[in-house]
Amino acid sequence: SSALKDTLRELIPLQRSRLKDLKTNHSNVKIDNITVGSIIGGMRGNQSMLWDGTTLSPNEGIKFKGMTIKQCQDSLPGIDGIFLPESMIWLLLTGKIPTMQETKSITNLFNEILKSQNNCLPIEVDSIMNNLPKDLHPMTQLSIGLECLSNNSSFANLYKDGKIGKNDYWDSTFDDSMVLIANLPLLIGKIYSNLINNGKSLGSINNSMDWSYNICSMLGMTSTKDSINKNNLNDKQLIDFNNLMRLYLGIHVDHEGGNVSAHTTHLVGSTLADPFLSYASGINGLAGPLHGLAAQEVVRFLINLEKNVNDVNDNKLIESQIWEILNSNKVIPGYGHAVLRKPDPRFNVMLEFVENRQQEFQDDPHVQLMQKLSTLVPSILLKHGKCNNPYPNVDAASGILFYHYGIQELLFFTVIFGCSRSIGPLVQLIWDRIYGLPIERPKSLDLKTLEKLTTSR
Ligand code: AMX
Repeated sequence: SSALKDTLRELIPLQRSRLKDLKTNHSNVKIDNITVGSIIGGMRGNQSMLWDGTTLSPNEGIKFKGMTIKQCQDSLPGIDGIFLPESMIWLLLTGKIPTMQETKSITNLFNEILKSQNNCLPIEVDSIMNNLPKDLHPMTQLSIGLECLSNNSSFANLYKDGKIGKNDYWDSTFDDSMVLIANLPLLIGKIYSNLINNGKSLGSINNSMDWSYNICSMLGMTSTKDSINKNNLNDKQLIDFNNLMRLYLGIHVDHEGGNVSAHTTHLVGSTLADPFLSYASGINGLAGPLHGLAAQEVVRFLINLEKNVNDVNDNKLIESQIWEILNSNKVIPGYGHAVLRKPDPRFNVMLEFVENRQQEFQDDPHVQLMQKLSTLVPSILLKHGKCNNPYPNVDAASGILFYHYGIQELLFFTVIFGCSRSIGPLVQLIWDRIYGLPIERPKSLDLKTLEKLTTSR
């Protein structure tokens, strides 16, 4: 058992009775109108899922158990003023702000899991990952690695042997989810070393350090004690990169339930597939160009733009380049959002990270350009008059900061995103099983029926 699981266990009776009350007494209450437009428009806006961890507000952005990013920064425990992703796990799962000690209990839990595996991937997973073509897409590698981890799923094994009843499904789902998250540093380290180092390890796990540190270490981005420090960063840069990783991993954990990776994890999980298979399905969705790839698009865009403008102070030239893109009917990557109607607060904290380290970034033309665009593009997009939100989203900044510190393989960015995003959907999967939610099975309609419905109304 762990402090987190014990705290969770105490919450279960009340939450189950709240759900039961809704089911028994209010099942027929109507809360939304489903339109033909939404059915043929990607179910946009349909209020049709239960999702407890986060809600997305058009003006305030993502809220974690009702707390804005700023409130999370002010109250969740962390290092150097940046909250640890582990504290977010506690918050999302229990709804309570953890103490530093509770936060560390999650770090310890991950390290215990890793120690029990000798700080290595399970042997069969390692062997499969070692034998993948080294140029296989990093997201395909992540998906394969997660699926292989399911070989040791406690949930699947207990279920297969008929050893658990419905009320207990959550317990081994919790255990598997923690094993999955604990293994991510090893898995993404393996993928990165396949990508850049012919599969040779770039670093090792340090069992006294936090989850994000170990991710950095396995990417070869910590001091030489733990990793090869592949880009020869100085101590301050290494600490800053570790903090960037903590920040990035902490703010990308969840974005409501309807986005593809979250929804897919929930949908596949509703079949009682184990957490590894469920989240691997979410990862397959995250690999799609319309979902997880925006950060790499932004980096490509900034690199090209910088080649054309040379001088980041040449506002006129930058503006004319932006207009050129818009006039050729293309979008400005990193700007706009389907739901948000204000600057993305996640972008703002990334920008703050840069502003607090001006010396580090003052000679980086790409980062300078990113900052400059955030002041120029919104008014251009407003003049352009098409998009509903002219402001930067989180992807406007994140990739170029990784690039700055030497993670320059653009296809790899989504893998780091996939590490962070494991947290929200897996927390929800645990709750899905606490609630005993049924298999998802919406009703579909054929085109003829839709047409018939429109003429009869
Ligand atoms: N540059 C130029 N035009 C844009 C634009 C941008 N950044 N954002 C939106 N528009 C255009 C749309 O293409 C659309 O044009 P159309 O009517 O000719 O089809 C019009 O403005 C209205 O779009 P919208 O309602 O404001 O946005 P949306 O919900 O349809 O799309 C998004 C949202 C993010 C896909 C869109 O803003 C976009 O393509 N942005 C650039 C890519 C990007 O940054 N993606 C990352 C999003 C963050 C994330 O979810 N990870």
